[in-house]
Amino acid sequence: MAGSIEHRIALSAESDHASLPILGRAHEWVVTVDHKRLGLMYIGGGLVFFLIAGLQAATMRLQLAIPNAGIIAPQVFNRLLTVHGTAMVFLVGMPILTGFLNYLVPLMIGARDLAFPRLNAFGFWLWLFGSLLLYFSYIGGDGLYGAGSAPDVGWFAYAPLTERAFSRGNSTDYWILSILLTSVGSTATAINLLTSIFCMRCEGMTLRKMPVLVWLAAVVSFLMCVVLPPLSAAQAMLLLDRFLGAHFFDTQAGGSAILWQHFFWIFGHPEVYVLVLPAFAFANEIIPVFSRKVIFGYSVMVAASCALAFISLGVWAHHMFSVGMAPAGNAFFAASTMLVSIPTGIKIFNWIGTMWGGKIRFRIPMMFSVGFLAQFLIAGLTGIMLAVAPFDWQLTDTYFVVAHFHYVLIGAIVFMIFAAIYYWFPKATGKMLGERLGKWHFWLFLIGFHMTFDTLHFAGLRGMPRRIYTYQPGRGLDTINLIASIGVIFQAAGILMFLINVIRSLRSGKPAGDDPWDAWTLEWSTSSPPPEYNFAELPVVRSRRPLWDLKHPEDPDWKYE
Ligand code: HEM
Ligand SMILES: [Cu+2]
Repeated sequence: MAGSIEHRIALSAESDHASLPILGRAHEWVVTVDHKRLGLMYIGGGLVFFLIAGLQAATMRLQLAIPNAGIIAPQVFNRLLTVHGTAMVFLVGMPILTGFLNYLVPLMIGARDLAFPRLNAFGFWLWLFGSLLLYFSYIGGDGLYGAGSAPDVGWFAYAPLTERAFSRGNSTDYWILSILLTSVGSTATAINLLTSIFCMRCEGMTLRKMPVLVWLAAVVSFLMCVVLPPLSAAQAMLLLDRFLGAHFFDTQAGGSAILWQHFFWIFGHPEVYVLVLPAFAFANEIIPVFSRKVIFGYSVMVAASCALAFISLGVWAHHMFSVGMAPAGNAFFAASTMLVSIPTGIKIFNWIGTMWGGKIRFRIPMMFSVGFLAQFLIAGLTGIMLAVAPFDWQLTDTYFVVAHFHYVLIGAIVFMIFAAIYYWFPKATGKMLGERLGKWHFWLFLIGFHMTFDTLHFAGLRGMPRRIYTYQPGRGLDTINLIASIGVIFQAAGILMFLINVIRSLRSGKPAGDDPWDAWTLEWSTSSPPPEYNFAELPVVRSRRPLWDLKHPEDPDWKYE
């Protein structure tokens, strides 16, 4: 294997950058088209919004800690829950995950950048300003009769609540514009990733030799290209309704409220996979390295991911069982949803198969990954329960659903985001994150997560509706809600440990070296942090684990593949 590990000479003069005055350095970040910097800006920006939207969630939990609490007004609660939900999906999940793919994909395919670096910068800035619009609504969204400020229509903004007659002022318009802009940015990123993966792989990297992460990046990008346009179309139609007298969703003028739901959920359900597939992608890289084994069932894993993406396009109306579809419709969407469990089950078996008999190292990325495995399994099981239409009729719009989707969003996705941060932080910064603080972070967050969201399943089973700002005492909900709210303190303490860890490590972290985990994919062959052009000489690979081949010339992988 030529290239890679012996060739780490930076092509750019990194030391020059460090000596620039602070404004000059800021300017460099603003005009950058480097996929690594843009990736880091996505991740950094996403983490800032994670803190803000997390504080909004904590405020809601404070209000719900005891019955009849009067800490925040009902209108304020509605705004908090709308902005929290919208932000967590579009301002936190999407940017952090695409930020990682931005950073990692070129390095993993042995390329110097993505195919369209300037399109990449364009996507990032669209995303950032779209995001700022959502929060600017708190200042600029003022409406009639005090009905303004931030949007209060919920993250799925059902019609006809969003029509002019019911949603006065401009708050809903901020919500629409914010989603339009961030989705256009994401589509640009998806096209960029797809092109890069298909056209810019280094010599020797056939499709079958790509790291699984890169495969999943391709699948996710495909999915984004397919499902974001219906969302944008729906937003455009809503704007027409609100400003130009159209009646797409205006039920009083013959429009259809259900139409909005179809448009929204044909995006909304696959969106779950847009978020969870990158989390799977991280697990596919981290679990093998910390089990010291190759991934079990590479081809099956890739096939299952493709199957998952396709099936996810045909299940959207399981969010609509209660609108009164024909029985055949209910049956179809119940059945297609159950089908999801087959590829998902295959994946879980394969991850366990990878760990089976391996020499497992329980470092922080692996701890988060194991947490992810268990929690994702539970989230999948409650999902299957909700796929049974009559069960869903009973529990839709209750806290059971809130608990189910937070199990996916936090238990699987946020856990894997943390795993990925601990795993790739040394590559991006050249410094290790502390192991001890990492353990505190993991355990506090894990305990807090389970206190909050395990309990809320039972609140739902006991009939607590979602999107309410308070509840009556003596209905079996008091203790559950108190425990759920105390859990948030643990989660917040965990996040605090994480922040301290990051700051400490940036100041005085242990130097990481190029390859701290003894890993096998190309990003670990270049320096930490990588030079501006990634590789002084483009690598040539012969197997899925080029660094294994390099370190073990006596028994290289390419002999077996
Ligand atoms: C950090 C701990 C978190 C807590 C304590 C929390 C709490 C809450 C609460 C209280 C609600 C309102 C439920 C209702 O009234 O129906 C909510 C809704 C929601 N949350 Fe979270 N959340 C957290 C993290 C997240 C994360 C990480 C995501 C996504 C990545 C997320 C996505 C959502 C969504 C999509 C909604 C629905 C909003 C709506 O009904 O319109 N949450 N959350
Ligand atoms: Cu769904």
